[in-house]
Amino acid sequence: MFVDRIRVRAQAGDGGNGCVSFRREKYIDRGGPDGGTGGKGGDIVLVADKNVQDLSDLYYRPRLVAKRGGHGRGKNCTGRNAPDVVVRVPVGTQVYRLGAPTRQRRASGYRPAAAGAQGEEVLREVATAEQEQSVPAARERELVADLVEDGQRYVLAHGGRGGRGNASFKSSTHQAPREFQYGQPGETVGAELELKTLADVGLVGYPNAGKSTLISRITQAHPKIAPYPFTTLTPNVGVLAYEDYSRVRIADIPGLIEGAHEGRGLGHEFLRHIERCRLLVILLDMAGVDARDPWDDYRRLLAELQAHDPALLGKPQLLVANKMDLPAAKKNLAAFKRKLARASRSSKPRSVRAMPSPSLLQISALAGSGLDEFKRALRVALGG
Ligand SMILES: Nc1nc2c(ncn2[C@@H]2O[C@H](COP(=O)(O)OP(=O)(O)OP(=O)(O)O)[C@@H](O)[C@H]2O)c(=O)[nH]1
Ligand SMILES: [Mg+2]
Repeated sequence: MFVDRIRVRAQAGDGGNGCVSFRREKYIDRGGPDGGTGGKGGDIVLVADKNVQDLSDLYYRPRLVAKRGGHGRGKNCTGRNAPDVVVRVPVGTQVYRLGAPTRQRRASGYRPAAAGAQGEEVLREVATAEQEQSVPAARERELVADLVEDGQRYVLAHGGRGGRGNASFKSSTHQAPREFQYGQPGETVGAELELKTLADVGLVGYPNAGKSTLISRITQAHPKIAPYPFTTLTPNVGVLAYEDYSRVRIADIPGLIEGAHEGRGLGHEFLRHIERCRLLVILLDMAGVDARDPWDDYRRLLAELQAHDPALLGKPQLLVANKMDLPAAKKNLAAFKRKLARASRSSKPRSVRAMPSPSLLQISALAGSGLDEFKRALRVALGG
C-alpha cells in the first residue's frame, strides 16, 4: 500500500509534577525542603529518512502519544525526562498543522493541594491555561515544515516542562515552602502530512505510453510493466547514474487521461509528486497503439497539467516520442511535427503552446534506441 497523505494527531507527554518533601534525618533538626522538580514530557518528533518510501507506517498508527515525565521526588530527586517519540517520514514530506496546538490536562490526578501564596499563583496560571484551551481552535491548515533533507527534524508537538518542587521555592524568608508546580501539559496537535516526492524529472504521459518501460531501462527501478492502462498505481522514483557519478532522480507517475482533473482514471492525485520537478518529460506513444492520435494526447496532457496547476506549464519540458520501433510511428511523427510547427507559429491557446525550443526526441524504450541521446538531453535540460 502506498500512502502519500495522512492525518495524524500528536500528543506530547505532560511534564512531571514537582514534589513537596522535607529532609528527615536523625540528629538533623528541620532539614529543610528537598522536593525535586518533575521531568520533561516526551516530544513528538518527525525525522526525514531517505530509506522510508511513504507514509504507510502512520496509516496504522495515526495517533502519536509520548509518555509523561517522571514526578519529582524527595531528597532533591528530579523526575526522569520521558523519551521522545521519533517518527521516520520520507524525504519530501510537508507538514500542515490543522489549527493551533493546545495544551490540555489529561490525567485525573491534578487536584489543587493546599498551597501557599506562590502555590496559589501557580494554580491561577493553570486555571488561565485551562480557559485558553477551552476556546475552540480554528481549523485552518498551515504549512509548518517541509522536510526536504535526509535527517531533517521537526518537533510536531512539544512535551510539557516539569513542575518545580518545593526545594526550589525556598528563600531566606521562606524556609519551609509547601508550594510546588504541576507539570505543564504536553501539546496536542492535529496535522496533515503530505508527501511531495523530490525528483529532478517528472515523467508524464498517457497510460501505456511506456513510462515505466523507459524508467526501467535507464535506472535501477523495477516498476511493473504491462500492455494495459493503469499498470502503475503509485509513483516510482528511479535514479539515473551517469559515468561521472552525477545523478538524476526521475519520477514515474501513473498515466493521465483526459478529464483527470475531474477525477477520471487515477485523477490528479499523483501530479502532486511532480510539482517539485525541475523538468517535465512528456512521453508520447507515437505509434498510437491504443488508437489515439499522439497530437491529441499531447494537447490533452498539457490541458490536464494546466488544470492541476498552471505553474506546471511554466517548467521546462522535453518532448519524447516513444515506440519508434513500430511502423506506424514514422507516419505519425511526420504529422505530429507538422502540427507542432503550426502550433508554435500561432501562439493561440496557452495550453497547446509548444515549448520554447520544441526539441522532439525519438526513442524506443522497448528496443533501447535513442536512450543515450535522451540521457544527454536530460542533462542539458537540467543544466548539468
Ligand atoms: N513496441 C514498443 N512497445 C513499447 C515501448 N515502450 C513500451 N512498450 C510497451 O507498452 C506497454 C505499456 O508500457 P508501460 O511501460 O507499462 O506503460 P506506462 O506508461 O508505464 O503505463 P501505465 O503505468 O499504465 O500508465 C508495455 O506492453 C510495453 O512493453 C516501445 O518503445 N516500443
Ligand atoms: Mg507504468
